[in-house]
Amino acid sequence: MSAAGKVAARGAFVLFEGADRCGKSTQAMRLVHTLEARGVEAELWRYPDRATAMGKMIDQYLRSKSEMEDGAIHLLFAANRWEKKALMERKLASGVTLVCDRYSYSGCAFTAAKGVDGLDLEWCRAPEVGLPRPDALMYLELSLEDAAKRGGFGEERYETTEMQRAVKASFEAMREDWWDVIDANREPDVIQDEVLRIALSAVEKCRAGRELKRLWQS
Ligand code: DGP
Repeated sequence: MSAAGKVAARGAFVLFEGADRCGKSTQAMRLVHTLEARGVEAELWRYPDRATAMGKMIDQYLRSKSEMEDGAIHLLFAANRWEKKALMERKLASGVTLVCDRYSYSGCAFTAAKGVDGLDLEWCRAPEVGLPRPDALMYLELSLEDAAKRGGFGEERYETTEMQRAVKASFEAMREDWWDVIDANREPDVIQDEVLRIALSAVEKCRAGRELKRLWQS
């Protein structure tokens, strides 16, 4: 905030969430290109970030090359977001719009979906509290049948229909009224138009000066 009490212009934090194979990565990538073509400085981010030391442990776990307690892997996913928090804030403050493929909501949805005693949504949220809250959250909704038909389903640990059903139920339980729910059963170009409209609205608001909120803090 400036001395005059006005919130400074910044980049927008635009997030895509959803179960596996719902088209998030494609839409996130397309959005970055479209924003850049319109002169909006934008970067594609994704979680987990498998490039860091913690990310490499997560990658091993997801590819079933290692095992870990459910609580421990949950905290590692969260730590993988915390280790990039300062960079994320710097980028946003410098005017860069961050288009992010998954974040804390996936973190909670996937762990809660395991149904492990004690690891309910409330427990899952705790290590995420205080991270930057997205300015727009697009939740891509796709039927389980269509998701299973898409390429690559079944390669990683969580890619079973049973797990994905539970993940969708967790997302439903977490859904807040400011989310944009996108019907992902449509043609990618149609989805892209809707996504761009939502993202540009967030970019405009943040340019005009919008405070960066924190996750699950009122
Ligand atoms: P992706 O790289 O987007 O395909 O994600 C890899 C898998 O990890 C996918 O099945 C979703 C899951 N995942 C992503 N973030 C988290 C998280 O924070 N916690 C847990 N438990 N799973 C996650």
